[in-house]
Amino acid sequence: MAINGSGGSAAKGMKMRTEAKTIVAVVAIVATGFATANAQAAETIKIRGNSPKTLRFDGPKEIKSGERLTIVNQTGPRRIGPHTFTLAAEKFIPSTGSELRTCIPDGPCGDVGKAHKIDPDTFAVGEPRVERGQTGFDAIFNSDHFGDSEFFGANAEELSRTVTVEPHRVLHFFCAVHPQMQGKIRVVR
Ligand SMILES: [Cu+2]
Repeated sequence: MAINGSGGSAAKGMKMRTEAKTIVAVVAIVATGFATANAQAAETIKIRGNSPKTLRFDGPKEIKSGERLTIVNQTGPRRIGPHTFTLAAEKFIPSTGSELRTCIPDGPCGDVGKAHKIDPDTFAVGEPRVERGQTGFDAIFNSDHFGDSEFFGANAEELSRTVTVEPHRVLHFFCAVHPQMQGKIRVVR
């Protein structure tokens, strides 16, 4: 009885030590996860507004090169329609009234639509993620080439990419569906 009892508690002790080891391992994994998250911090740009006039990108002024940039669509696609988050040269982005009016279908907005392989009849999006240059946000649309762009078709859709462009650059972006939606973010070291 005594032997069984001591054997039982030895087994119990072993089980507890195993559990303790498991807990230590879990804590270590969680801590490593946090360290990784800190090493690659993130910034978020929100797509907001409930009418064409109030639609906008809301986000930070700066992001570090190598950080993850998340874009969250907080507008209702049924009422507002889809959006794109499109990196482009500043001069590619429409600025005057007539540039804005002619952006779709033959201007820069049309080019972004072609890059996303949007069917002009069905509006089906063949390529929701346009990835040019290195993997990540680095390539910009210009008059002669496509750049990086994301298509947002569903409410509260969230997409992210690492900013892979070198520091000391300003990334300009706009929405090819609502070209008045424009913004910029400075990439720092
Ligand atoms: Cu838009």
